[in-house]
This record gives sequence, structure tokens and C-alpha cells, in this order.
Amino acid sequence: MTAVLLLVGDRPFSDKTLERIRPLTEAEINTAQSYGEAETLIYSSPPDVLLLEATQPLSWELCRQLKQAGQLGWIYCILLEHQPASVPTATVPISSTIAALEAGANAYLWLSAASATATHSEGERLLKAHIEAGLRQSKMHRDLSQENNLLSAIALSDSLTQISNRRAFDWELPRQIKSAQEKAADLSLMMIDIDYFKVVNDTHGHLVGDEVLRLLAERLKHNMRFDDTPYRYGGEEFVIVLANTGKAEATQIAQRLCQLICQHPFRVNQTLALALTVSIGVASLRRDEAESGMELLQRADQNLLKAKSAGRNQIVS
Ligand code: GH3
Ligand code: MG
Ligand code: MG
Ligand code: MG
Repeated sequence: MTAVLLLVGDRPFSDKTLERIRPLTEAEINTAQSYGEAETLIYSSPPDVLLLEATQPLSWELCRQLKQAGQLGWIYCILLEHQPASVPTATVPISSTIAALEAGANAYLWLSAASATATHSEGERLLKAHIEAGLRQSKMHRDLSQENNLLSAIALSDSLTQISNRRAFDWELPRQIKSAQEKAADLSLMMIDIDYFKVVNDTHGHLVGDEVLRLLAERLKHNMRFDDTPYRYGGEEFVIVLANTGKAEATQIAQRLCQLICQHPFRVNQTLALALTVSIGVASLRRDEAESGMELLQRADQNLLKAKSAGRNQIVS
């Protein structure tokens, strides 16, 4: 992934800066002539380093805005000002550096007019060092967030079936309930338990049992509506939260699922296809009712027990 540097300022600033920084970095350099354009670029594909024309008040505004929008706080931001040839050894006043840091930038730099010699001036070396510091910071951030995403994916998925796990469900359920209440929408919960699963293990061994769990998870995933995520709640129990779904519709969905499972045996390998059934407990929350996730879950579980004692391979809602 190539590092990207975004240059924001008027035409003369961009042209002058481009000419000076091209030899300093291998990063891809993009330019934005307006602040609107800059914002769009920053939010759609954040650059690694942002170089802003320090004499434009809007640059400072943009810094403050990025600082406030915390998630963009890691973009390395440099306020840059070109000094005329008449001030060859000028250094930035401490007060300007302080103001820049307070606004959320990482540096305030002056670049004096190019000297006739081929070597880089101190100002250029300082700018180069800052760009490199910015690229290091940005790479570290990207690596960390990638690692973070991977760890969350591991923490929230079930290692056997690869679907979401109990931890993900515990996190998601209260949020779904809250969102249903805010939208004044119904919500239902399905708790699914394989019937006589112990017999599968006892007859065919645990590896076959494992494969059945994988196949069932897959079947749940592929036969539910897009937003109805199945979770592995525990052993051979699965739960599905049905957003925007009242009792009548949830009952129909559960019945359809129950049929789908008992009518199509699970092909474990070339020689073994197991006919299985499930029992399902459904609990629904009407838009005008308030209930905690725990209570809703408890009702689904009670209905599941009723389905079991009524003979299994059925649903109770
Ligand atoms: P019921 O109809 O009452 O639900 O009967 P059951 O046999 O399905 O229920 P029970 O609770 O007695 O047994 C569940 C079994 O699920 C016992 C346990 O060994 C098995 N199990 C739980 N997790 C796994 C797993 O990850 N892999 C395998 N192979 N078996 C598992
Ligand atoms: Mg069980
Ligand atoms: Mg069971
Ligand atoms: Mg049981």
C-alpha cells in the first residue's frame, strides 16, 4: 500500500511545495485546491500526511476539525509556510509552533526559498524528517487497527462453526433492543436446540457431531434474511435476533426453519447423511413493550423447553 501525502493550499503554494517535496519522498502526492475538496478526500481515503498552507486561516480550521473528529487524529498534519529569499535563516517562532500543536497539527515549518546549491537546505531536511515521522506513525496506526480488527473478529466468532459467538450475541442483543425501541419496531428472538444431539455424538463420535454443528450453522446462515445473524449460543444451541419482526412473522420463520431442517438430512460425508430435528423457542417484544435482553432470552428459553417436552421437532412462540 503506497503512502499518500495530501497537499492543501492555493495554486502557487501547491506548485512551489510540490517542486520542493518531490525529491524528498516516495509517497504519492495528491493536491486539493479547495478545503471542500480536501475534506472529501480526507474522509473518503485518509492520507498519511497532510501538508497545509499555514497562511490560510482555513488550514487551521481544518486542523481543529480533524482534531475534534478523534478518529482522524492520527493523520500527521504539517502547517507549512514558504519564506521569501530575503529571510534565509528564519526559524519558526515558538509561539507559532505552540499554536500549531494546540490546533492539532504535528508541526509548523518554514521553508526558505530554494538555494542555488544542489544539497537540501536544513528546512527541507526538517520537512523530510517530519514526513518520514508521519509515515511511520501512520503505518503503525494501520498495523494496529488491522491487528485490532483481526482480534475482534477472533473474539466474536465461534471457532468451530465460524459464525458469531455468545460474546457477540451478549454485546448485540441489548443494542438491538435499544434500536427497536428507538424506532418503535417489533423484535423477536429465536432459540434453536438440536434434538437428541447427544445420540449423534454417542453413535458417530464427536467429530461427526462437530461437522453437524458446522453444517447446521451454515444452513442457518444461508436460509435467514440478510440481517438475521445466527449466533452459536452454546453447545448445540443457536440464537437468532429478528429485527422488525413481530410474533406472527417470527412464528412463520421459525416453522419454516424447523421444516427446512427436518426435511433435508445433513450430509456429513460421502457415506453418512443424518436426519435431524430441532426445537425452537420464540419470544417477541412488541414495539410498546419494554423488556431486558435477559428477560426476552428467558422467555425464548422457556418456550424452547415447552417445545422439547411437547415432543421436539416443533416450535413454541
Ligand atoms: P435434547 O433433545 O433434550 O436437546 O437432547 P440433547 O441430546 O440434544 O441434549 P443434551 O443437552 O443432553 O446434549 C447436548 C450435547 O451436545 C452434549 C454435548 O456433548 C454436545 N455438544 C456440545 N457442544 C458440542 C461440540 O462442540 N461438539 C460436539 N460434537 N458435541 C457438542
Ligand atoms: Mg441443549
Ligand atoms: Mg439438544
Ligand atoms: Mg438437553
